[in-house]
Amino acid sequence: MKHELPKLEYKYDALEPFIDEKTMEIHYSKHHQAYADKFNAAIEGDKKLEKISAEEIIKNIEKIDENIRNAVRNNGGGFVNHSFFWKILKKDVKIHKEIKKAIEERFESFEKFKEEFTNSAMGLFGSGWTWLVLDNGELKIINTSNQDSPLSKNMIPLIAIDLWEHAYYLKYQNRRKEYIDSFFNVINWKRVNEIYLKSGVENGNDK
Ligand code: MN3
Repeated sequence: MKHELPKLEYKYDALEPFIDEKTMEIHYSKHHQAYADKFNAAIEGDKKLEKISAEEIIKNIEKIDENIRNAVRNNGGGFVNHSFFWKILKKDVKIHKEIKKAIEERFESFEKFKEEFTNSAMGLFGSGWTWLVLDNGELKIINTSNQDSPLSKNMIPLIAIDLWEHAYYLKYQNRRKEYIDSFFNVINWKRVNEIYLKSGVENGNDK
């Protein structure tokens, strides 16, 4: 199976002014495409890997042949992480009930959650991502380096912010904090809530 970019569910300018059109265009059509191309090249000819989904491959990264493991980790990770990222972005979506309650229970308040998420994202050194994940049914904020994915640690991603400079430099330059603040205006809480409800059941946490 050749892995192809998921179709964007919105136009490049849909997240303006928080994420600008040019960044979206380059990020999706160039960066994400490059991860997909290199991922496909890395697994080409491997009859077993060619049959399974990119997510399954990244979940089992430690079982991948050493010769291609790094290429798959970086490019397959980049492919999967960006596919997830686009899905959880949308403007003007209010936070939904179940995920709101879970966040408030875990972090005391939404404001505290936002602060902790922002601190984590500000503290990431180099390139990588900050995530809200479910880890054995528990909400956690984690950072990953480069294109490492929480899937490889058996965690379920709920929210992700891309902190590679290509994700924000055109508009925000070195002002990462502004980019993170803006990100909170484009979280697709409807989608996040759906993933949370579905994952909660899978994770044995169906309250
Ligand atoms: Mn990126």
